[in-house]
Amino acid sequence: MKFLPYKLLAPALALLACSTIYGCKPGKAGSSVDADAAQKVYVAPGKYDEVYAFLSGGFSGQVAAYGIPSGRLLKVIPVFSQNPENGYGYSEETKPMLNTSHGFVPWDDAHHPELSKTNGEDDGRWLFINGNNTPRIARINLATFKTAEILELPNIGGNHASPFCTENTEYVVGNTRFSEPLDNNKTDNPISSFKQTFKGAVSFVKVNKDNGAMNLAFQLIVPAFNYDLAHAGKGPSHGWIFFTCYNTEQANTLLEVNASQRDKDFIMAVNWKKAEELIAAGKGTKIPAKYAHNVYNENTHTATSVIETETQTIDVTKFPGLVYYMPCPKSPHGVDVSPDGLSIVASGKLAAIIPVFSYQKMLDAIDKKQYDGMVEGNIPVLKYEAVLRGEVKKPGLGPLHTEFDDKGYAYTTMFVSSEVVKWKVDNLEIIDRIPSYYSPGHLSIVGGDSKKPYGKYLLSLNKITKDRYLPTGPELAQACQLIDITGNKMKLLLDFPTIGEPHYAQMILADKILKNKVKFFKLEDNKNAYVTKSEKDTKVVRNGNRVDVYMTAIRSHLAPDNIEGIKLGDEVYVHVTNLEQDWDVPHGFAIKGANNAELLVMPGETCTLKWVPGLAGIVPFYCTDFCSALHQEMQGYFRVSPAGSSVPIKFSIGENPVTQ
Ligand code: RUQ
Ligand code: CUA
Repeated sequence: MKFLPYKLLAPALALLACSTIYGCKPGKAGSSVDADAAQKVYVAPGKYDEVYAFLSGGFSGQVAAYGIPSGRLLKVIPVFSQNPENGYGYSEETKPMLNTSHGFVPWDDAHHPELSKTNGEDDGRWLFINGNNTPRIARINLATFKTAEILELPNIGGNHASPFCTENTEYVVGNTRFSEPLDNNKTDNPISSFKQTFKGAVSFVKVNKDNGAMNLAFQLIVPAFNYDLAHAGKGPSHGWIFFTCYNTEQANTLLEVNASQRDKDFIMAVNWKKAEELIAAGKGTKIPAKYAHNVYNENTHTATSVIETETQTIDVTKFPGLVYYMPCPKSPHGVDVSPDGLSIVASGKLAAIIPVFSYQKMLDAIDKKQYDGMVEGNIPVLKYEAVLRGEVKKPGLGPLHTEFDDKGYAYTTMFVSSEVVKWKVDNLEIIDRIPSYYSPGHLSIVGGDSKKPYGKYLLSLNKITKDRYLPTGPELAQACQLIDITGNKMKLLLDFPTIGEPHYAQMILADKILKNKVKFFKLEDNKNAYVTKSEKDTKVVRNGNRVDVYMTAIRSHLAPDNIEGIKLGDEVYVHVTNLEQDWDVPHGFAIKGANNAELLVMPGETCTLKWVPGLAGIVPFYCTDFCSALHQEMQGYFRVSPAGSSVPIKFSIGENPVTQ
């Protein structure tokens, strides 16, 4: 995220005595922490942290779970990227999770983790996250910390304003960063036809209340701008959702200059309740589309991928009252809604103030038709003065994102001036500021985007670290800074490096997640097509050149552990069932020379490794996870014979071989 061009920033930066983004070494004065900081982040060995923080991995495509306040990394949850550490995206069961309309896409750029909400509060059930590159939304089950579903979104490029959810997780949304021609209009369009043929599409993905299942309910076809971020209304403003848009100039080249021409861009306000009614009344238009819908079934421990072929759309220019634009200075990025649902805070990357819009004034302006022109002839632009509640003056440089605490304060990150600024939501007065090392993007407060923030901790997610840690070659880690927000003045407690780029994080009280935790999968409920529920059922079956190995793992052996009769040219599928029924006893499985990753099989689960032997000979396999004192004994051998050999399939463990 380096979207602030030098040319535009130069004047602003001149104001700074020492600009951090050019790498001159800032004084470390601000690094000083209070004497009690260590005590506030110290979580004694064996004790749990109070809070889970879920950080996006950015270009790692994954999500990382940390404990707060200790900053301890608890788990990397694989989502959009293959993960050799546990076989996600490598095992036969999980490969379908990464299927798309473009085929297998084993990577993405994940920006915004979003906790599911009930009555506007984090409920601890699911975590959603967007894939920015090949537009997708994933849902992670927080009982298992596994990715449960991935839905591709058609008609959009760069799913950045995503996957923000409505007050009761009725919908998660996905909006386009790169407007482009709709998928059914993908003829050979010249790029210069941007204004005529390019469109934006706002996806509303319906989330099933009971099981979280996602479905693309409808898409609003909107003018071709760059849509950046979103937040839904809550309480009184429930039923609306707000998106920032930049590049309202509709430039298709050199955006750093051409998309920074206008003094104001827009916040797009969408009445989604109304859209829902229109769809229910049959006003939607079905258009062909192609997008993958991948679901991981927790009983079969297997994912399936279906390609969907249609989407319902609404052209917003045809339905007055659905969409309004509010002018917003200048190239807005974040848009955030206060806990009471009444104030809408936008952050213009190039603006010198933070505009705060009033939901009530917006309704009044709509009522009184206080318009300042139309977009595409039909979508009203509301008058800035009519919808503005006020401006936070002189907040700093490069405001990006705002979250809220439980005491009526808002906190905004300043990318360019590298600080977090605290201000009062009712009178818009600045109370405090604290340096950030360096250039914060998002920030996160426990429950800070919900109706009932918990407050206490703030994470500043910093893009640049420079001199903060021991150097690691040209690439340095991004960082998180933990700030205590219980007092009047913010206090730095801790900073720690992260994996990938933590664009955004969500923090939730651990208790809300702990109550649902799954410790292992019940073997009796395992419906995997290749499950082996006891050692006596293990077998090796040949069918043409396909060989299925039904294997079990339990401390401390893999069964069978002597397998013969495999031939060059065979495709071998090893289905490993972990028979353990206890917490924290995974078994791993790896084969020498396999052009694949390992498997890491949870207790009660079945996972399948596909292996195509490349050489004849003896090939060892073993458990990779140190599971018991005799883990090193947990091993076996395949015998691979030349193609055409007549060695029969034989398999055994601890006894004379059984011949098939
Ligand atoms: S972004 S640094 Cu991709 Cu959410 Cu704002
Ligand atoms: Cu099982 Cu090591």
